[in-house]
Amino acid sequence: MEKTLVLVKPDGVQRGLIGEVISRLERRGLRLVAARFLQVSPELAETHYAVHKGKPFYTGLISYITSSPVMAMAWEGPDAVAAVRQTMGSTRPTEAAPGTLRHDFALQVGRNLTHASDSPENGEKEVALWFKAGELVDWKRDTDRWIFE
Ligand code: DAT
Ligand code: MG
Repeated sequence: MEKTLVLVKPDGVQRGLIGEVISRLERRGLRLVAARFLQVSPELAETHYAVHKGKPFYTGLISYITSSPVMAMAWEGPDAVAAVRQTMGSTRPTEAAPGTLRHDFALQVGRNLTHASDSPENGEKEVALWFKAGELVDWKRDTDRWIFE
């Protein structure tokens, strides 16, 4: 089953939106695989955002993600990566569609609430970066057959 990493970033945690994010992903039908509430170290932040190193916003991004705890989660489902990014909305909140998290709860790209993996390959890589294999729960939901075809 396709997996994706979701972070409720420090702004989402500080604003009390962890539940809102989880609720929307549950409601969508995605299945939670792992969750961990943590203070992100500079090392983890730099590895996670290595692809953005050298960009003008990189330093701000590292201080933002390490500024306060985050809620890290792995979710799975058919097309989980695309489904979660759709629920998050576009990177820039003012370009995010109404009804998406970033539209409904954010204004600026540097405070856009959540992270979600951008491809199935990066989903695998990011889940492995944030969680040990033993922390991923392999389980079945009674509703799976009514959500997964
Ligand atoms: P996403 O988080 O939608 O995958 P991304 O991977 O392009 O977006 O960028 C990672 C994060 O970096 C993004 O959530 C917010 C920040 N960011 C991206 N582009 C930015 C910009 N032009 N100015 C400030 N922050 C930016
Ligand atoms: Mg990204």
